[in-house]
Amino acid sequence: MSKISFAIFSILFISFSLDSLASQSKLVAQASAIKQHTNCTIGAEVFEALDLYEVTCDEKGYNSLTTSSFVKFLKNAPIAKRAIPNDDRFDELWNFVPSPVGADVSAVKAWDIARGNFSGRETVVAVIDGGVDIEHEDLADNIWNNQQEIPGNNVDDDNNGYVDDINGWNVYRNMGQIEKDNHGTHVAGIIGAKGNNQIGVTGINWKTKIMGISGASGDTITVLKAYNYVLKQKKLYLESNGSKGANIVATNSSFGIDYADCNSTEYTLWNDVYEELGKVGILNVVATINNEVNVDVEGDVPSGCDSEYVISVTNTNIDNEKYQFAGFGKKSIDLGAPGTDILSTVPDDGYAFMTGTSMATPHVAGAVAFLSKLKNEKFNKIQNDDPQRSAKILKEILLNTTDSLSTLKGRTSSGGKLNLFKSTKMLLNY
Ligand SMILES: [Ca+2]
Ligand SMILES: [Ca+2]
Ligand SMILES: [Ca+2]
Repeated sequence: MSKISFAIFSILFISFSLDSLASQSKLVAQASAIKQHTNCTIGAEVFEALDLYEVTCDEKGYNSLTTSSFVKFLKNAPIAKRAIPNDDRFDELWNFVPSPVGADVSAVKAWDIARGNFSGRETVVAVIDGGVDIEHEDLADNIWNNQQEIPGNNVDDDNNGYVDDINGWNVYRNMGQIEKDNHGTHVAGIIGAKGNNQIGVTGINWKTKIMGISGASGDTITVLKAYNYVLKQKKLYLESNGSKGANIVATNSSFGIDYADCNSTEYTLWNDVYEELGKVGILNVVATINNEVNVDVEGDVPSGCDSEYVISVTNTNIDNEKYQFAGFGKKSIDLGAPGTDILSTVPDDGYAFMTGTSMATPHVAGAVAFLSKLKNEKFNKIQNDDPQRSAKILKEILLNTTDSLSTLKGRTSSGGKLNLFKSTKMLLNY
């Protein structure tokens, strides 16, 4: 079977099984779209009002389709709309579009089974970076907003110690207004660019809340101040039963100090901070070094930090292999995620491709938020009663559901790459 034919089968199959139309061994699609875009043969009628027919394709039938035209074709077919978001540039997101070699994170299948299975709780990811363009057309709706704070009045209305902290905090300038940073805006889009709004891209979450913190640094004091804001907002949320603060479930830290030792006196505080964040149910997803080195030996902060509330991520590519210039380490690095040529948001309504462990990490931080939103009575009770335990469970699920990759085996603690579908399934069945 050609590569493109594999993709057609896998996507239509998902949509089909969702609708429980008939035996799963057959392909069902909208006949008009099939006629227009492929040479496949239309068979027996399945549901006329929706133009659904059984379809038989041989290789000749659709191998003229490029991946991009194939995705466009699926977008226009009502039955496929369920699985594929309508964002303008979705077909360029190899990290999400079902891949013939399994390079994507199985997001489409996860979005499918998560439908109707969300608990309704708001989850927040704190993006500790240079800053985020909070006005970007594809991010604005998914930016966290401090409801208790009146903007621009130079008063700390919610009395949390931060004046005018509307969307997060700017540690560099000790103010509420966050920097419009290129790198941080790209990271934010991977976590939660608005999905299915017909514009731009989509994040691993179609809908989420992103808190922007300008505080990425190699300087321990700056970094501690950034995490301090996160911890205080989460504590406030827990103490006020959700009426104040923010339900932060993950921090994303796509920065650090190459070749540094987290156990040396200079950096042990980082690990202590992660332990404190874990106590209130926050997982800290961090990027490892952008170089082909063993972090267990060479060191990296924070990806080499021991705290069990740290998830360290390395970079995989469209061939479903570890990107060459990305760190590894059986003890220190937990899993891989796509980080090579990733399209996401950049300031002033822009979009750009970037490469690095910085792009891999937000897939995993976004996955933590995605899983945290799912409806499962048993798990939701743990989230309420014991957030620390729920964080441990989430990490365990993420690391136990990876796709095993030969380039990550023995070089990461899980031996594999993020699979959002498998982790979603495991959480729903927890
Ligand atoms: Ca405040
Ligand atoms: Ca204010
Ligand atoms: Ca979008």
